[in-house]
Amino acid sequence: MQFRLTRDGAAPAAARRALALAMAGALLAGSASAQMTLAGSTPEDGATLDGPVRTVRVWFDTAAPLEHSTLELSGPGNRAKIEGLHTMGENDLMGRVTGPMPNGEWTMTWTVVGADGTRQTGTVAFTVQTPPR
Ligand SMILES: [Cu+2]
Repeated sequence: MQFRLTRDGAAPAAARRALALAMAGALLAGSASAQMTLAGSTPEDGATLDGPVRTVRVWFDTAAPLEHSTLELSGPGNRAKIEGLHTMGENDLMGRVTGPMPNGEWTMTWTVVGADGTRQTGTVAFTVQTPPR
């Protein structure tokens, strides 16, 4: 009984401390996500490929929250789509590419939304140059 009273009495202060810590954590996470930078991509920015890609992937300096994040392709004909967006648990976003990717200049656009709602976007440009057969 005494233990219970002590716990109950201590709970609010502990809860307040936990909440303060959680809020500080959220602020830290927020500032981290606000500075999230692209660490790499497949295809690489500026690459020239000898054929279409089947998967695409982007890496960041911190974990990329999947929620509200997008990865999109635009290029000749605009029929290639990125499906099944997921993460491999390496601060990355990955997706499968479906549809034709004719020769030409392609742009992959990534968007990530951090825990604090900060939206960041960027592009990776590459060229598809399937040799004639
Ligand atoms: Cu994957």
